[in-house]
Order: sequence, then structure tokens, then C-alpha cells
Amino acid sequence: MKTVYTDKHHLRNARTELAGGELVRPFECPERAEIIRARVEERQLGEIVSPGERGLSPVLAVHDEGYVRFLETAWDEWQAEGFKGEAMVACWPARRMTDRRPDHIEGKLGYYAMAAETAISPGTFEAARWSANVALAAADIVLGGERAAFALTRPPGHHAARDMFGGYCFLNNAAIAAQHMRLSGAGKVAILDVDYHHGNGTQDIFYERADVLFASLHADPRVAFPHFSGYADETGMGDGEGATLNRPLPDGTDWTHFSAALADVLDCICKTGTEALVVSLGVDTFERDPISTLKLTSENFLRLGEQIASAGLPTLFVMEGGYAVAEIGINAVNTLEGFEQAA
Ligand code: Q9C
Ligand code: ZN
Repeated sequence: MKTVYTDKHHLRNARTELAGGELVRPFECPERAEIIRARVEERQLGEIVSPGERGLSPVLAVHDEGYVRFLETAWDEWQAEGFKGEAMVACWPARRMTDRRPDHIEGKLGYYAMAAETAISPGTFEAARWSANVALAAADIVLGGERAAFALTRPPGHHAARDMFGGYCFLNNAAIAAQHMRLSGAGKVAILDVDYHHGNGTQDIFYERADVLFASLHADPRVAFPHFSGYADETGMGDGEGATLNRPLPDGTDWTHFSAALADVLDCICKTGTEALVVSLGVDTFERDPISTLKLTSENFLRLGEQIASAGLPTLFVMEGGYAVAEIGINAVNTLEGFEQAA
């Protein structure tokens, strides 16, 4: 399986994340991508290729233009105010407040943020754009007829909605790739999100569409981020009614129960005439992940890949979360090797 990677991800190197009331070094750090790349090499998974520049049009096929322009200029606007720290949100349009977009950068951050932990730092937008370019290049490998490809995306994307950033995400790489596959001729695409956290952004983007199915296994929003989406009764709207599948899982869920929920959603995916599969591959379901509570072992990720392969679909893997940095390479590449051995 080919991997698409670029060192442009280093442009995303924030100093601060708001965690437990403190500013800490972000869990979503550059070493994550480097350790995965090293493991891809060590295991000789396949060729590692660089993405090309695709411009903003595939991004704007999924995201709001005002939002993308905001991401592009946010750091400069923040800096122009003379603030010392990184660009962080402190005020939102909460219930019964106005929906209008303010002019001041503090107000714009509130308008476009879905969470406060994620700071915008210099280079963030460029890194996010290249992460989307990675997903698009890997999508083209699958569209070109290969059974699978791995987009080593960083920063991740699945919390980014049409017009919202947060949860370490800015542009929704999986959604951008899925939309690109649709526009390149794939009839029906399914996005399977196995990250620990609910992919609220991906769900939002396709919520009213029947042509891109979204299925997610994740920790129960009653007790886990993003807290305000991912309940089982969120099933889509309008044309998209029934094309969103959420399977919230209790704290401590291990492979036996995770695998049963996965079998259930894969069954739905296969029954709906899906032509291509995009996997939002988060490995923060790992038992020793520092911010998560599911209990998958490194060996279980081999089984995860194998089970995904059983759907028999052209498959694009897009990297999302995973914060046990020492084991992230093993866990991510185990999934891909499990897939290859079964495919
Ligand atoms: N107590 C991804 O995995 N904060 N994003 C969680 C934990 C945000 C995770 C707080 C976690 C975002 C792509
Ligand atoms: Zn996650």
C-alpha cells in the first residue's frame, strides 16, 4: 500500500493546548506523523510519495469560503492585536445570542470555533492545506485503481465542520477526499470513522446527503469530547435521513464489543451500494492513549484492518487521532498491515 506524506505538517507546531485548565504542549504534535512514517518504512508497507499542490477548489467544495479566509488570516489578525499567546477562543455565540459574524479577531474566533483547546499558530493554515493535499493525492491513488492507499494526514480533520475548527482539526481531510471521489465518478462513498472521538465535522458536512454515508464508532458523548454530537439518534436529515450511523460505546470498551459494532456498521455500508470507502483512522482507541478510555490493544489493530478489508471495497485510509506517541506507528501501521494481509 502506498503512503502519501509531506514534511509540510511541521508547519503545524503549536506551543499551547488548553487542557484541564492549563496551557500544555499539544497532544497533537509533529512527532506523531514522523513516528508513523518511520514505522511505514521499517515495515516496508510500500512506497512513500509526496502530494502535489491542488489549490483551494477541492477545499471549497466542502468548506465555507468565509471560514477558509478566516483560517488564512487569523494568525496575522491576532498578531496585529499585539497578543502574546497563540490565537485561542474565549467567547462563543451560546444559546439565544446573535448569529452575526463580528469583525474583531476575538469575535471571529468565537464564531468559527467548536472548542477552545485548539490554538491557531503561525503556519497552521498552510499545514492544514497540505494535509488536505495529502488526502487528495491518496484519493487519486485509489481512484486510479489501487485497492487501498494511506494518507498520512496531519493535522487531523474529522472535527472540522463546514465552517468550524477545533479538536485539533481545521480542514476536514476525509470529507475533502470523499467529495473529490464523488466528483471523480465514485457513485456512492462511505466514510467509516473509527477514531475514539465522534467525527462531528464529517457528520455535519454530509448530514443532509444520501450519496456519502457517514458511520462512526466512538466514545459516548455523555462522557467524551466533542460532548454535543455523536448520539445514536443522530441519523441524518432530509435526503440524508438514514445515511448517518452513530454507535457510541461505553468507557472501557474492548475489542470484542468494538468489533461487534464495527461488523454492524460494515454490514450497513455494504448493503447500501457503496463503491468506495474512506476510513477516518484514529488510533486513540488504544488502551494506553493519554486522553481516551477505550481498550484496544496493538494486536487488535491488526484485526481492525482485517475486518475493514472484509468489506471488499477500494479503501482510502486517512489519519486522524492517536496520542500514545510511542505506539502510534505500531498501531496505525498494524491496521494497514492487517488490511493488506486480508485484502
Ligand atoms: N479530556 C482528535 O482525535 N480535547 N481530536 C479532549 C479530553 C480534545 C481530539 C479533552 C480532543 C480532540 C482528532
Ligand atoms: Zn480522536
